[in-house]
Amino acid sequence: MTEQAPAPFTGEKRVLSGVQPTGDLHLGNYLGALVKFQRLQHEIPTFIFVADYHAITEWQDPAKLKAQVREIAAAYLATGLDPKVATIFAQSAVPEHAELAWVLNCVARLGWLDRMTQFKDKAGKHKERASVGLYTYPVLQAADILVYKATHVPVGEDQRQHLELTRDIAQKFNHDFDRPGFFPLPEALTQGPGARIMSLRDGTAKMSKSDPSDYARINLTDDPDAIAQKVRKARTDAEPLPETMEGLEGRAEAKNLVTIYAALAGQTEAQVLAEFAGHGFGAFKPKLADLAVSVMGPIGAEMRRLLADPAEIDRILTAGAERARALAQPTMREVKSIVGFWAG
Ligand code: AQP
Repeated sequence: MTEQAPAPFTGEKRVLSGVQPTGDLHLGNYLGALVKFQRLQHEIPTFIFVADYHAITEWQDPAKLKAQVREIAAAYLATGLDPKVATIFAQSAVPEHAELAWVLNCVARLGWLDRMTQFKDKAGKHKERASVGLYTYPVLQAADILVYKATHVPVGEDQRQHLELTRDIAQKFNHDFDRPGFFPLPEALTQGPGARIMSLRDGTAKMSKSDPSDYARINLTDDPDAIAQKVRKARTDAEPLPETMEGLEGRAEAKNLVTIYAALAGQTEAQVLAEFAGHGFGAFKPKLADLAVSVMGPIGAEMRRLLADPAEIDRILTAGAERARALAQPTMREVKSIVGFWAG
């Protein structure tokens, strides 16, 4: 890593983010990421992709992958991304992501990747059996961002470490090739109470697509009955809600439900506690279930409507890929010339 202060990036602001097509999207993906996409699209040019290159770092059934990509695209549209405003595309339709990733693999240092906690979590005890792709995943993520010279990346808190790595890689590239400010040092947008939503079964584990228990998460495609039932069955404790967040220390599941309520209602956690302090979960859960159904129910219904017309989703993805490539190709041409490639 370099010591001198990085030269400022003088290009335009740009938002970039994506989600892997590896299973049903859930409330954590929605509150940590999707909800921010639709807000940002009206403020900054926004590029949102479906991360199918990333998905295959773990086994995906080839017969299902395309349908999974369409599902994520439908979720983007159902949560308010407007293809006339934002650029929505599949990662594999823009090969420059993979091309830049190779160059950045040669910039990133092994020691930096060795520190990535998500690899340790996902690879588990048998890391020698994990794919090489899973290990270099954060470098591909850096390429996803830098190929558009994106400046703002809306993600959940779990991605913060990868964003720090992207900044280190960008800074080293700029320094090694003596091109100050060529790549921006992108900023992670993780603010808001939805930055880290926890499992409904275990308040110390992240809500996740790969959790074996479907009761651990609320899926975007769950119908109102399923949503209400999952809230009812969510693990809690017997204590009433306290007046302050400090009072929720050591009560991970209770804290998570308050956080979810706040994020869904667009309130702060303090506002939620001001309303519910002294009430037990017998009173709080039905209110949370009603709120979750009112926000999530229409999203699931809209996704089902959109998925009935896959050709329209494909049309949107094709048009988005064209717009994305028009931006990624010039960056890649510049990178090749900077690196000194024969074909640059
Ligand atoms: N629990 C969460 N709370 C807040 N944000 C979350 N995100 C994921 N889980 C939570 C955010 O959702 C975006 C897309 O995530 P992804 O699908 O690309 O990867 P992920 O983080 O690996 O998601 P999952 O659900 O945990 O999938 P699996 O189980 O396959 O690992 C990201 O912005 C992420 O921060």
